[in-house]
Amino acid sequence: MQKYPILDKINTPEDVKRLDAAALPELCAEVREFLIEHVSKTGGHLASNLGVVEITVGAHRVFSAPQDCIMFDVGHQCYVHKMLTGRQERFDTLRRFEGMSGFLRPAESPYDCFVSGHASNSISAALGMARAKRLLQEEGRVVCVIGDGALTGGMAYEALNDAGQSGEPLIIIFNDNEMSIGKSVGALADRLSRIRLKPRYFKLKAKTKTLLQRCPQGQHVISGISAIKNRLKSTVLKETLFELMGFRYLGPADGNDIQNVCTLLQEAKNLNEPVVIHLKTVKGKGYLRSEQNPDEYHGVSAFDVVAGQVKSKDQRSFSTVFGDQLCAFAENDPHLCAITAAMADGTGLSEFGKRFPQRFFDVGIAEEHAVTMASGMASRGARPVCALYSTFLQRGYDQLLHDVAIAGNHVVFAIDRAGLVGADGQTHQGVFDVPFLLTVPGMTLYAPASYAELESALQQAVYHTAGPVAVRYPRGGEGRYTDNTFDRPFAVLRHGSDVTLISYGIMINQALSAAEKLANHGISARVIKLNCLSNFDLSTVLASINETGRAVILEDSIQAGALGEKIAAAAAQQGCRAHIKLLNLKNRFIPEGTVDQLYSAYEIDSDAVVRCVLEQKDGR
Ligand SMILES: Cc1ncc(C[n+]2csc(CCOP(=O)(O)OP(=O)(O)O)c2C)c(N)n1
Repeated sequence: MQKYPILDKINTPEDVKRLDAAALPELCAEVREFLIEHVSKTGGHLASNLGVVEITVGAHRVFSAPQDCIMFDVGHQCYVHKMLTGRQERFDTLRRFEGMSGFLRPAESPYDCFVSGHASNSISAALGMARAKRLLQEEGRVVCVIGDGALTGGMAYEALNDAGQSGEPLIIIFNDNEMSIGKSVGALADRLSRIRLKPRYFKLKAKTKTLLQRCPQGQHVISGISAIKNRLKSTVLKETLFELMGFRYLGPADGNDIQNVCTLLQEAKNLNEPVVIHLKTVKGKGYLRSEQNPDEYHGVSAFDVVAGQVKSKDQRSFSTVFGDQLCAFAENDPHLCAITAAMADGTGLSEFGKRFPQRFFDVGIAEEHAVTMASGMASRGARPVCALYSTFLQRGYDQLLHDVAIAGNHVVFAIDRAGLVGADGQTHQGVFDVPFLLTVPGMTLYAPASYAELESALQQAVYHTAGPVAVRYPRGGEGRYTDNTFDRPFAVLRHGSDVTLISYGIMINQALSAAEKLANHGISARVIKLNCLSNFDLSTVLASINETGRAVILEDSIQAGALGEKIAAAAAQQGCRAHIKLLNLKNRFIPEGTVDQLYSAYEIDSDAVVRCVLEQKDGR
């Protein structure tokens, strides 16, 4: 017997259109089974995808991709879209090295109309596509799916403000499951829950429908009722935010009912104006464990479907060490505050939030706001620690420059997931922070390599550094290096006379392994570990490079503006004649894979260092 009798026959969205409407619920059930079967093997964003099955099937039934563009905000919920657009066979490679991306990636398929990964960009992108289509007289509509979590991001409001008055026939599907990764936060989430709970509106709606059905011409009236319904709704609910911004608003309605979804999408398609369809869905639907714990099943590693996900609670990581240290500070320091942008759990701050709720601020997916808000706090004497993933801090670069650095406010940035992060791929690798932070005047940047060093770095940053300061540390746990040399800006970890290996943070483990391997080749390598990457006197490091005559600078960063270039420039300026090689990620985007696979493929692992030194020795 075929496991997925309907889904197996779906190779393109045209196949979804050809199905009998009565077969759609069964297709949705098969899609859910397929998701659970595959994501439990590869890991990935399970709960979000289980929630959008009907929305995605409906979108591909009513619209005609790729001529119609279907955009997913964040894109972590695009797996169903990938299944319906000819990529079912690639699911075994989901988020793997040289495999299928877990986000929309235009290079992967013509059905992926725009890059996704970072939240809240979908409405802007969709509006841009709609405008371009009109200008170029190209056929096709633009639809975007955005969750209530992504709708906490400021860019979404900038786009709504523009799109609402644009007149473009853009369709926004608002996927409202009341969840970001954790519970959605903020005034909008609060307001929406009141809309959902407004019993007077729903009672009135039901009564009107029953009354009309009893009238002889009632059915006609019901078909044309949309306008009246919207007016009725507005009177009772006041106008929704979307209506105030110029959108036609349809809903709220059950987004896990496929017929419902198709009807509303068709209605929106018939309208020639900006429309928001408000659909309520259940995150994690179809797998009880994820329905009950959607936050735990938002992003999962491989797991056993029957037993569920087993999370070892005590596993230490740089994030948990950070969270513990911050709680320890907060116990004795009433001015200390923690800020997260929708990543309380990921950054290790959940416990802080429970223990110090008055001093814990989850601002939603709003990194720009987080940075400036932290600076506002610092300007009035509070001690804010703003914990963001490296890749998401990219959003706050101008806020860092303009709102923090010019005034020299003492904001501490805890930069989690710095360096390569693995399976999330090119949109999430934390490989730009060193270059962009080093461009900020007055910024101090620390790079601890062990748990003990992270604690010392935080102590240094929170209590002994003025102005803006960042501490960068990687995803996961420490490596072979577990010492603490944080009482100095840099430390010589190993003495040697033939070559100097310079690195920082987690990459120091690769440098130390390389030094051992080089010893087997008869090469004596000195290893220098940098603790502070900014504002320090490079002359001692340059003197060491001069002594050995050769150096390799190893970084998990793109090259432009990173430390290697800085040291090489300083060496040139000071007339240092040593031969310096830079080993880093060059200037390119790094796709998904395990971190070790990527170190090796992009040549920043210990073997690459050895090869580099041997080539240097041969004069290459
Ligand atoms: C700029 C940015 N910050 C943080 C994240 C991390 N992140 C990924 S998904 C997500 C929650 C999204 O919630 P929602 O849009 O409601 O989608 P759901 O998973 O609930 O369907 C967050 C915070 C991100 N992708 N981009």
